[in-house]
Amino acid sequence: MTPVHRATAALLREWMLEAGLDAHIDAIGNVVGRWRSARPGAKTLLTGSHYDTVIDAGRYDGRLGILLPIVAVQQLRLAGVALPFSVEIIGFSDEEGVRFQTAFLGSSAVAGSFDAAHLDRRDAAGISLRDALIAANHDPDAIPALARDAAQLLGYLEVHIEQGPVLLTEDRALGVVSAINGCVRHRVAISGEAGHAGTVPMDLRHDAAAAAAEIILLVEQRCAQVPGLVGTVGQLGVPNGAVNVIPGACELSLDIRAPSDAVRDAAAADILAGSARIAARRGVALRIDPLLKVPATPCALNLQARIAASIGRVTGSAEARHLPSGAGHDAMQIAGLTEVGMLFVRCGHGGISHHPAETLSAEDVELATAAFMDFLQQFPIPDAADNQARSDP
Ligand code: HGY
Ligand code: MN
Ligand code: MN
Repeated sequence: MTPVHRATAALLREWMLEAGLDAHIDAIGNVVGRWRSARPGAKTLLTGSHYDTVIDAGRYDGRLGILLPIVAVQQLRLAGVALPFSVEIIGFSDEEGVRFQTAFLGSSAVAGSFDAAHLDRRDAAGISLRDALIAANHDPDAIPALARDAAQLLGYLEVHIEQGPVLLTEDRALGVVSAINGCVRHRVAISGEAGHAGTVPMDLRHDAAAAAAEIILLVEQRCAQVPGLVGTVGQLGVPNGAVNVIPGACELSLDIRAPSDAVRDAAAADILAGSARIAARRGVALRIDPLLKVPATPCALNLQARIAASIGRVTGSAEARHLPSGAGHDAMQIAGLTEVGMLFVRCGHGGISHHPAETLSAEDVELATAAFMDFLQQFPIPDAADNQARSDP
């Protein structure tokens, strides 16, 4: 809802209109473009991704999954293709959760799982999500009505950069996502005792930042124990810190993920228990606020098969690569509404992401666009006589 965010939404809507879509911006800031089918009673295939970013981000995380479908639909329309189902492209307004520490705001509204309590979350300047939406001429009370009717949907396909090195290492342009790792996030506030840096002896200190340092090393040590388990402290701060004052307070974020929820939750429990022991030994207090809990999300097998078949047809590769996603995606929310599938596109620069060095090649995007168009044209229609005309995956 910053001016840049709103300008981006307006531009995406313009591009959707240019591509021949009906386009509007909804009550949570999602940009929604529809290519309606002429077929009576046609259902809808959803696609899209997010247009918000992390701070100092790359250029493709999220936006590729909005722009590519817009171009694909434009090309199909120009080629005179008429699909027996509608296509809805959604630019989700907030997947990263940077401003209000609440990931998936846009996709949870579409999925009908938006938590109204998030409207009271405040940003670093103390502005609530509710006030930010109202200031942008949105009506927060209209958010529940954004939930889609699952009975009208055929599924969801998200195109996204891999944000990792697997496709690059194996020299593959495209891949099929098998599952998306689950994630838990917490904010940890440590209260110790501020004091004069020059006069308090070391054995009498209750240094909040030193306690945080031990917790960070605990996260690293515990999460290194299990392949596929990852733990990150991405935010760390001493409020109003000064060079000559012992930190009386320190805040850190916890982000713990794994392919299995049980592995993730066991690690989270060990880390929280270990943090409590560190705090007790150091005479500091902890306040732990849960921020997010998203289960590991398997991608629908039939959509995986269809994506793999499209990759095979456009790249000529005999066997598509199926791989898990360590990164979270809007598909995790949409999975509560309808079947989801994801098409991954190779990243360059070692697969780096959430960083300005994020990159991909035009050739790979060309292949991804062709695969996306093939997927749409080969997609079967439930209970329709003309399915015979469509090849199996
Ligand atoms: O955090 C993630 O995995 C995603 O980029 N939101
Ligand atoms: Mn991201
Ligand atoms: Mn993303």
